[in-house]
Amino acid sequence: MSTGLVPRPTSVALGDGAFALTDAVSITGEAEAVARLNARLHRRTGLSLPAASDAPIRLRIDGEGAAESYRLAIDAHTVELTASDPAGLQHGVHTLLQLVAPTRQGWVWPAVVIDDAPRFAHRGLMLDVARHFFDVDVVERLLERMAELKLNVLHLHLSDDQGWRLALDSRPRLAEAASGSAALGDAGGCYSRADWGRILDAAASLHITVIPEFDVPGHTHAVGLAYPEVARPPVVTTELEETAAEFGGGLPVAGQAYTGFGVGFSSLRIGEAATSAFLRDVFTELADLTPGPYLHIGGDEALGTSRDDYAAAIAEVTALVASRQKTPIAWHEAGTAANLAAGTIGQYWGFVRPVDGADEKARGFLERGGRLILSPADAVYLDMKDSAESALGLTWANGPTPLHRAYDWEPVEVVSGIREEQILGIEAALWTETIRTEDDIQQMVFPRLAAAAEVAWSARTSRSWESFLERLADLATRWDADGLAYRRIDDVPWRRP
Ligand code: TNX
Repeated sequence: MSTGLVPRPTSVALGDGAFALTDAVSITGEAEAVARLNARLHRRTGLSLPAASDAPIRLRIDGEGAAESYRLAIDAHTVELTASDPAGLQHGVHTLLQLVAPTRQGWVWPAVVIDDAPRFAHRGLMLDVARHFFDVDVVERLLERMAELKLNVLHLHLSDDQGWRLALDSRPRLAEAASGSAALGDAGGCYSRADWGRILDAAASLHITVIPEFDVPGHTHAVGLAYPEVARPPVVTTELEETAAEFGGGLPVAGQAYTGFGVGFSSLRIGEAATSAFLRDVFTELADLTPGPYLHIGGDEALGTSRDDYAAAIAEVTALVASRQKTPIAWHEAGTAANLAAGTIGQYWGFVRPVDGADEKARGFLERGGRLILSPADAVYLDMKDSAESALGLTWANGPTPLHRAYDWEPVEVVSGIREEQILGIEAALWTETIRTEDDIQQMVFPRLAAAAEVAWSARTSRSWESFLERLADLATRWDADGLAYRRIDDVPWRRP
């Protein structure tokens, strides 16, 4: 019997027989986990398990073992889930939900003993809500899917040339004047304080950390619509003209909304008092609005910023973030900045086999006591087409990224010389230049996010492509039941036509 678990647990030992689920079977244990299991189980099976203190299904935290770990022991008479902490208990609940199977006698859990813990502490997805804006409901539904795959970080890219997406009291004109536009001329949008609170609450209830990003000093054209005194005029290069010729959207004009796909043309005016005040306001307020330990400051593709200004900006903003008791994260280019704050986390977005010194830049973080989040673009940039025929997506990261490429890479082999413990974790990324709807998100994210989740969670030795495809096919039967618009690509032995 296939246990159909994605990501694959550390160890799975199948026993004999199964535990039969009926409405008469009771449950006990941690209230949050019991409620989650009951709600999801009900949706799937129609069953509701009553509470009873001597119940055969027991969910508890014993404080033992690695962070986020759990042990699940099922036989014909009992279901015992024991976890080190609340996050581990939730992971165990999701394992239970993936395990439940229909038989002729009704719903059962197979007899099994599972020991499980994550390989990496940080297992995330980045969603770009700047190129296209997605409202809170879409984000909440995505968070649910992430939790099922045992992901625990949602990184929101909240600002870019096309729009600013978080309302700030300190800088009200960002919401008023910089948020109305989006790529392809679509409508923009902006999260209010209340919206932001809903996202944080939904994430917290799923043990997911939200990492907000304001991208500076480049990717800041929209800021100029609200506070023109802090923005430089766009730098138009031949590359930008080529992008405009290929994808449309025209060339950027200072003070006008930008709807194209170009990058690297905008910059804040670094070293000026007005800009420092702006940076202080937005990152201070962001720190106050963020319960988690990290703030992402961007730092990528700042081609419109001089080298000196770039280094100064990275030093200024990472110091600012650190002074608010948050750990800064920056895209890997910032590893070159001389006065990068110690301990800054780098996010590597080069290729699985680095080119153009991307790995060298990433090593700059390690030299200053930081660690890396790995987002190799030709493996886990989910905005890359999954096949040449895909209408959605881009191809700059070594052409299309089929499922196999999202799965078949090894984190310690990307940046040579790195030690396992210097890798904070893995993040898949969905940039949204071409992604306009929730349906588009689902098609690009699934099933490739399941591959990224397994790379992030499962031990190197327990991963196998053939096994993954089988388990993914099982998982997808649950996606079918929920109406998820995942891509039914050819490689996978999907369970129904
Ligand atoms: C590169 S990766 C970017 C984004 C684009 C993306 C499109 C990175 C740090 N920057 O600005 O949206 O490519 O794939």
